[in-house]
Amino acid sequence: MLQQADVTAERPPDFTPSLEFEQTRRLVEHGVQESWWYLSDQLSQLRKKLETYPDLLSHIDQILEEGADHTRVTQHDLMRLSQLDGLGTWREQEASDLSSLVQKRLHALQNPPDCSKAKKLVCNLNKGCGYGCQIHHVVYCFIVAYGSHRTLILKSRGWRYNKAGWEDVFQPLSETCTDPAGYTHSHWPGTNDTQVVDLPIIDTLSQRPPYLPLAIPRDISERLSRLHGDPAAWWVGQFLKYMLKPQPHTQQMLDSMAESLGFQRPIVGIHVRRTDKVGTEAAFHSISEYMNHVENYYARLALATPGVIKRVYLASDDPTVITEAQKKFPDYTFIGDPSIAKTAAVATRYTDASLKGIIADVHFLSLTDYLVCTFSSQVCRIAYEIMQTYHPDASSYFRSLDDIYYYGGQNAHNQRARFSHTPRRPDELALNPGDIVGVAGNHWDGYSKGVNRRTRQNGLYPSYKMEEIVDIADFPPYTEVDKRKSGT
Ligand SMILES: Nc1nc2c(ncn2[C@@H]2O[C@H](COP(=O)(O)OP(=O)(O)OP(=O)(O)O)[C@@H](O)[C@H]2O)c(=O)[nH]1
Ligand SMILES: [Mg+2]
Repeated sequence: MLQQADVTAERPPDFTPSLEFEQTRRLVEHGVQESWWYLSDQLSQLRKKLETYPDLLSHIDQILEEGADHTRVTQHDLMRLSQLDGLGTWREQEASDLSSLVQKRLHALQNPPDCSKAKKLVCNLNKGCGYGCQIHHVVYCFIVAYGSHRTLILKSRGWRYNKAGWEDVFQPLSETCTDPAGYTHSHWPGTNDTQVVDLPIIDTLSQRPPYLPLAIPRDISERLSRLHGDPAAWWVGQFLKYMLKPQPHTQQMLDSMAESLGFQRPIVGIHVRRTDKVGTEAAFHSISEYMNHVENYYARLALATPGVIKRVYLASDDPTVITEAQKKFPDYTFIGDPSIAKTAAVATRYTDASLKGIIADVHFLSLTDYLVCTFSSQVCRIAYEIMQTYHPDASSYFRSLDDIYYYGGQNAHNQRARFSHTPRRPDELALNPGDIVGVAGNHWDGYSKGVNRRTRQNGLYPSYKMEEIVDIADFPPYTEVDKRKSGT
C-alpha cells in the first residue's frame, strides 16, 4: 500500500460513505491514470516522428519525465483522500466484516450437519493444465457449489503435481464431509433432488448458470461495490482464502523461505512468465519493461516514504531472469530463488518440488504491495486475487503488461459509456451515453478495445469515458448461516 501514515482520522460512529461517492472517487483515480497513459503514449509517438530534431526531443523527454511526476503527486493525494475523514478505518472494518460473512457461509456449506444426506457437487482437480489453471478450476467448482447450495467434494488422488493429492499440501475443504457417496447421482445440472452432481470443466459446461464469474452475489453487491474497485476479483479471492489453507508442513516451508529470502515489505512482485507460454499464448516481455513500472511505483512511494530499500520479489519459470535483473538493476534488491524457477521448467513442472515452488511463488507474490506481471498468466491473476484478501481494496495495486483482469470461461465483461464519443480514426467506436461495450482489453495508452453491443461495431474507444458494469447474480440465500453466532 502507498503509505499515508500521517492520516489517522478516526471513523465517526456509523459512518458509511455513499456508493456514489466511492464510485466517483475511483473514477477520478482511473481518470488520472488513463489521462497520463494517453498523453505519454501520444508524446512517445510524436517523439518518433521528430527524431531529426534533437532540441524538440529533449523537450519531449522533459515533458514525459515531469508529466509522470505530476501524475504521481496527484495519485499520492488521491490515495490520501481515500483515507481521510474516517474513510480508511471504515474500509478496514467493512472489508473485515464482509470477509467474515462470506467465510462463515463457506464454512457452513462445507460442513453440513449430516454428510451422508448432504447435497454434493463433485469436482475433479485433475484438469489437464498447470497449477494456476487447476486452482481456478477448483474456484469455479466452489462458486458453482455455493451457487447451487451443495457441499463441494474435491477429488484429487493422482494429482499431476502430487500423487497423494490436495490434502498433502493444503487442508481439506471440509472438516466433516469429503466423501462423494450418495443415494442418487447425476451429471450437471441434475435436479433439486439429486444428491450428488458431477461438475465438468468450465470449458465444456452446458446450461451455464448466471452466477459464474465475473458475477457477484446480489445480497452483498451494494456493500461490495462500495468497498472495492474490482468486486469480482475480491469474490474469487474469498474462495481462495478458504481453499488455500496450508497444512502445517507447507506453512513451515513458507515461513522458513520468508526468513531465508529476507522477505520484507515494502516490496513489489514481478512475475515473468516465459517457457511454453511465450510465442504461443503471450508475447515476450523484457525485464526492463517490468522494471519501468517498478521504478514508477517506487518513485510514487518515495513521495510518502523517502529512502526506502527498493525490494522486488521476482518469480519466473525462467531461471535466467533473476541474474539478468540483478545485473541490469543494481540499485534494487531482488528476492527470489532461481532453483524454484528451474523446477518450473516444462520437463520437471509436474513434480513435488515444482509444486512447492509454485505454491511459494504465488504466496509471496500475493504478499507484495504491488504486482507487475502479465495477466494472461493465471499464476499472476491468482496472486492478484489472493492479494485482495490482505487489503481492504488492492484493486489498483498492479500493472499488467498485457491483459486486463479476467477469469477463464467468464460470462461477458461489460462497460458502460458515460459520455458520447465521436471517432477520430477509422478504427474507433462511436459511443452514445449509456452504450454497453463488451471489453476485450486495455491497450494501456488511453484506449481500450471492445464491441459496442448497440451498433455491433468492434474497435478502440477512450477508456476514460467508461464505467465498469458489475455483474450481479442471484445466489441462494444464506440468511440462516448469517444469523448464527460465529464459530457455530
Ligand atoms: N514456481 C513457478 N512456477 C511457474 C511460474 N510461472 C509458471 N510456472 C509453472 O507453469 C505453470 C503454468 O500453467 P498455468 O498455471 O496454467 O498458468 P499459465 O500457463 O500462465 O496460464 P494459462 O496458460 O492461461 O492456463 C504453473 O502452474 C507453474 O507450474 C513461476 O513464476 N514460478
Ligand atoms: Mg498454461
